[in-house]
Amino acid sequence: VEASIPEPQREAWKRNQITSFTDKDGFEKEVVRHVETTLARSMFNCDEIAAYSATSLAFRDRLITHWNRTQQRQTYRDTKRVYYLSLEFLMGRALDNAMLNVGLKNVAQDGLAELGFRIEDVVKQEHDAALGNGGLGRLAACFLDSLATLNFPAWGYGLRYRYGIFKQEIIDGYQVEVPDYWLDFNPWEFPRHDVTVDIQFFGQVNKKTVGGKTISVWEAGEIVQAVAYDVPIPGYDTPTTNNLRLWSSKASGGEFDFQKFNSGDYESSVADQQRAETISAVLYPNDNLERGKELRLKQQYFWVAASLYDIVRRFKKSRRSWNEFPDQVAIQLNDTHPTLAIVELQRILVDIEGLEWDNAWEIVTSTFGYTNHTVLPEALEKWPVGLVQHLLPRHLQIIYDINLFFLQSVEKAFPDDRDMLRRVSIIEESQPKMVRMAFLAIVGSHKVNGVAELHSDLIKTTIFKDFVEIYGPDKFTNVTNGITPRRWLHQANPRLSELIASKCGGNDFLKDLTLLNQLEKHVEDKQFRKEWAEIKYANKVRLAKHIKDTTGVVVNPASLFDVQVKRIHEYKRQQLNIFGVIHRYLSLKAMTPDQRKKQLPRVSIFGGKAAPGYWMAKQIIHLINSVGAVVNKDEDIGDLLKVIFLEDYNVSKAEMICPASDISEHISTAGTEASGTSNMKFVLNGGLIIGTCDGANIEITREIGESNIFLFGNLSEDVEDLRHAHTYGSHTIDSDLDKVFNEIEKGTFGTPHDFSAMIAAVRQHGDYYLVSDDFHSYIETHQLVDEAYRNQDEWIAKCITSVSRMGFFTSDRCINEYAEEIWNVEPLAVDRHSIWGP
Ligand code: CBF
Repeated sequence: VEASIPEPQREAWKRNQITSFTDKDGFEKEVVRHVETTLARSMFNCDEIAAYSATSLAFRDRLITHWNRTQQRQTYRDTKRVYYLSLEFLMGRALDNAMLNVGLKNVAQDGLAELGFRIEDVVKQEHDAALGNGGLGRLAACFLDSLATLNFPAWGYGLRYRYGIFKQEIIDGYQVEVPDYWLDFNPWEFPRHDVTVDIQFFGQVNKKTVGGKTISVWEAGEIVQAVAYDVPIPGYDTPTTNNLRLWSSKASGGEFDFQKFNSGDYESSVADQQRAETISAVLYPNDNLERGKELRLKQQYFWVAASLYDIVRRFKKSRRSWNEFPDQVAIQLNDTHPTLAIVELQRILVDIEGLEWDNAWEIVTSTFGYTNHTVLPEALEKWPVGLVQHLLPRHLQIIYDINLFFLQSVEKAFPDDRDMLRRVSIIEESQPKMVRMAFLAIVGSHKVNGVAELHSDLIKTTIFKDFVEIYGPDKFTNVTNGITPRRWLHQANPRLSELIASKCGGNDFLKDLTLLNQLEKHVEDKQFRKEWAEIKYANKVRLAKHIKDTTGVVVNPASLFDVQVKRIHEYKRQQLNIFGVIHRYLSLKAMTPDQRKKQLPRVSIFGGKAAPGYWMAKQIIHLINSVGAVVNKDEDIGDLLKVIFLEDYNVSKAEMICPASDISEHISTAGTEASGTSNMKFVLNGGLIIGTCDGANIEITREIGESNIFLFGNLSEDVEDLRHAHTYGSHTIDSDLDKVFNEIEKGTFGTPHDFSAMIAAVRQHGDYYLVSDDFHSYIETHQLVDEAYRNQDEWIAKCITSVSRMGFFTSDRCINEYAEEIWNVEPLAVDRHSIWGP
């Protein structure tokens, strides 16, 4: 371990080692010290934001020492590390998580109370770190939590976007996007101005002879500097604190061109600086959609090149031979976004380190694993060859060589199948030619995994079928997604977590979620059910208050809360949900007052962002709000139906919404949702779900039992035939759905023209998402939900049983599977007594 202080002087350092606070008094001292010194406020001048800042700084100090020691320990032991490369980390808020993981939330709560603050108000001051779009980015965040909790030596690498996912405002029922500048005050990051990497773009490749060997040299072009910002990731109930390194872009060689500035050319003097800073300025706000923009490719290369430089630099310190690289380094590609890392490592090994191609390629393929998160064609990344050539000329050459050697091997193995070469080529011979990133990721990795059983089967039988033939089935595997119970139960639903702990022998279930199975023996316990129901009700009251505060609509917490919160996408079928809501509304309207009295009150709650360029998704939001505007003020209906669209759905809102749902909707067209993870969050928080046989819904059903979930709709194996029939046969629309369409067209919910494309997608354009095919079974299943909810005792029993069987869906299980099957990496035991200990 590098240490600059000579042995004789270390005694003084040891004597003065930092001791972190462990009790209320120590915590208060730290808060007061930070308010007065770090924040430079005079005594007693402290508002909630200052209290948040000082509390965060107090906890941050604590984390730093653990973090330093974790890094030292990992360096000292020199074991294999995992590097998780993700363009998105949807972290949410950090303070609450840090307090709980460190185990000192009670101390902070009491201390803050004495200093005059409520901890809930202080926690709310934090801006969400929203560096992601949805499931993929949140999965990365859950994985970081599990990696640290399980003591794996692991780093996350991402981009430090100045603007995360936009803030959503709803104005006159429409989504309006507002920039999310989240970095005003961010105590959780450490700029490492000494950790910088120069990243090259453009230029040309020249052949040179060095020592009798001809090598390719990538020259000239533009240089942008990557600066590291580190974020500590505390594990739960362990001193292990891992690192998330986010790169920020900066002009290389100074702030701006002083010569141009002096000569009066003010604008162009800052142009380079601005161009460089643009690279990490903003997160692309598309979920499951790739658009092929040059800046996005620049972001990808900037990030993987900086990360690989860092990884290689760390490896080289150990002075091992290159062949040991895969024994020391496992790199996981979170989707195809970091696929250029494969090419970059090959470039480093061949062009810079002078290894032979085959030797280098062996090292590369043993190092990488690739996770696929979607089968949707519009989400599969392809880059125009011309663009790659222009931006990264040497990389394109390497891609061509990788492809050549790959196709040669395919030709050898399948000499009679010429078409196979065309189908699997990394270069698509289209106009223009494209680089198929998923194929490059498969060829350059030793393992490829999907994220739920159905999804992993689908990739093997559809988009990657040929590759299974080429490599054999063992290269492909499944790791069903999971969520961290620390954030998604303990933090989001503290009362339920406490109740569960009281029945499961304490908090150990938070580290071994299978211990939840102890709940099942208490299902019949009346007092337990009562407490369970009270907690759910309290969570609904809290959400009802939020709804009132943000929308002005008063909802009755005794109603059935029916929630669909996720990105707005046609395949996720919020349109099916809102058509179902209209059907319910029409049915209620057609009833006599006496009949209505027998109906169950319901609140339909929606939330989620549409990609700014996704017009149809925005129309869906508009329809939901338009229906709400009519239904919510209809006096015939009153509490029987309310329709709410929650603005700006994000991680911290999810923490409030998940514990408050009775039923949540996971209703994608079968075969389209790779996994889904909010389904897991809702069940873990004691809500039931209505869903299609898609993604992880299938495994959730297997675990919790068919009688505890409301499944409906066509199966994935039927989808292709149905689509074919829509296009080539006659396509009759479900009669109830037709009535819904007629009502929209009558203008009941505003200008019909606004929604005509949504209707035409079903009636005239082949109903690609099978809305009509599934409508009847969707409506019938909702009737079953109503009936089931009337029997509250049984409903609660179903919820408790479901929670007790959710042990499988922890992200700790995922990480252990990745570690064993893909990374071949061991956790690093924490020796609490050694100097490398806590
Ligand atoms: O695997 C995590 C999640 O990734 C997505 O969000 C993605 O962006 N491809 C999928 O859509 C989800 O199904 C999946 O749970």
